[in-house]
Amino acid sequence: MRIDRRTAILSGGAAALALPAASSPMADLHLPGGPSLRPTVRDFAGKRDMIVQRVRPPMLETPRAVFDSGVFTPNDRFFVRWHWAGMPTSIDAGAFRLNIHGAVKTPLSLRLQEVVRAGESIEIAAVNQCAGNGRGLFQPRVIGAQWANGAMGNALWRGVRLRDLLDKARVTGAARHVRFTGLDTALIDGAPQFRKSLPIDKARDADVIVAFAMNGENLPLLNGYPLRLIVPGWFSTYWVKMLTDIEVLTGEDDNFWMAKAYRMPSVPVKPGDKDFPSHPVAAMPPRAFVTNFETGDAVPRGRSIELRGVALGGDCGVAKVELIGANAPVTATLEADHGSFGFRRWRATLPAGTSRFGARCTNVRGRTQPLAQAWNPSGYARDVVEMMDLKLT
Ligand SMILES: Nc1nc2c(c(=O)[nH]1)N[C@H]1C(S)=C(S)[C@@H](COP(=O)(O)O)O[C@H]1N2
Ligand SMILES: [Mo]
Repeated sequence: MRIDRRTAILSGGAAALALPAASSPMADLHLPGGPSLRPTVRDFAGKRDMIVQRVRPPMLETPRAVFDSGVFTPNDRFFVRWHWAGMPTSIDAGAFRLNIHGAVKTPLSLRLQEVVRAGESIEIAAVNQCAGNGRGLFQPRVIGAQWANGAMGNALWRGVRLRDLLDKARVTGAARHVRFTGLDTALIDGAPQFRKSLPIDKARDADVIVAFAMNGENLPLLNGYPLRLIVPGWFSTYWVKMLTDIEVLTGEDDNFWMAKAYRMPSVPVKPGDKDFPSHPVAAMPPRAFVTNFETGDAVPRGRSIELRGVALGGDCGVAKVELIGANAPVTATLEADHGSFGFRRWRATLPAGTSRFGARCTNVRGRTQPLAQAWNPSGYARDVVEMMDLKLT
């Protein structure tokens, strides 16, 4: 893989701010109680046919049908999420540096080519899923990006191990956490720069990579060109894009995005609860989705239905996918295994006359999707079996 040394620019400059045309079709996200319709956009700086959740900073959702087209999500259909609008719309690859500093013996400022050559080049299939994927489906509803289940995607990520870079910088024995920062900044005075940290042991995990390619191409700018962190099995809040700064910390990271945001209640909570103990959202739970039908689709009453879908085991592989709510539990056939952290495609036959059903994933550690969603005020880590209703005609 040769990284493109030319300057990467969001195609068409102003396209980054283009509003959906009035004529663009609307997508129904089936959010309970609405508002459920979103505009779609045909062209958006290297993307096509995406659901527009927000224009600036961009939040684009992948339509469900894309997950039916193959196990890997094409780069131009891959979801996009940025927290702050101060994201560069062009990057000069020649001038770019990745700095590694803090509790290290040899602080480094590496050129792109030096990063690419810093260790063995490895490729790993992994699902990038926003912690808020499916947030819009929570009941009671919660504030935040009202995603349906298209804030996820599966890609082949190529890069070098983070630990090879850390070794190059000679991390000291005092290291406890490693903090990652991208090139994006907040436009609002005093707003906290987006930064995320991993415990040092997780940072040294053989699967954690600094990626420079996605599905065999340079990372799209909106997905983090030229470098991004990949933490297979963990929610994508840690997958820092346009990664330019790695700081080795001797203690806990108390920055806003670790200490205040992206935290899960450590005890059961209900709406209105405050001051409950919490911990950072991290590993993903198992999930399964039907990809060739949407809820509300009409199907012939007297015939069985061939279903296709994708599943993820979360932070380990998929052991089983089954249909529940069908006349009898139906076990799905799993397709090719691309590794523990990617999508696993599946297919199953839904018995004739079934109108309400869901697909349930169990991972290789025996964790199974629940039938009721544990509620949390930020709408993180949705993992309930997604029930679907078909109209029998
Ligand atoms: N630099 C930077 N990296 C970031 C973010 C961000 O706002 N800035 N958002 C994170 C979150 S919350 C998500 S869901 C993913 C989205 O990745 P994608 O846009 O490639 O799909 O990027 C992560 N990495
Ligand atoms: Mo996210």
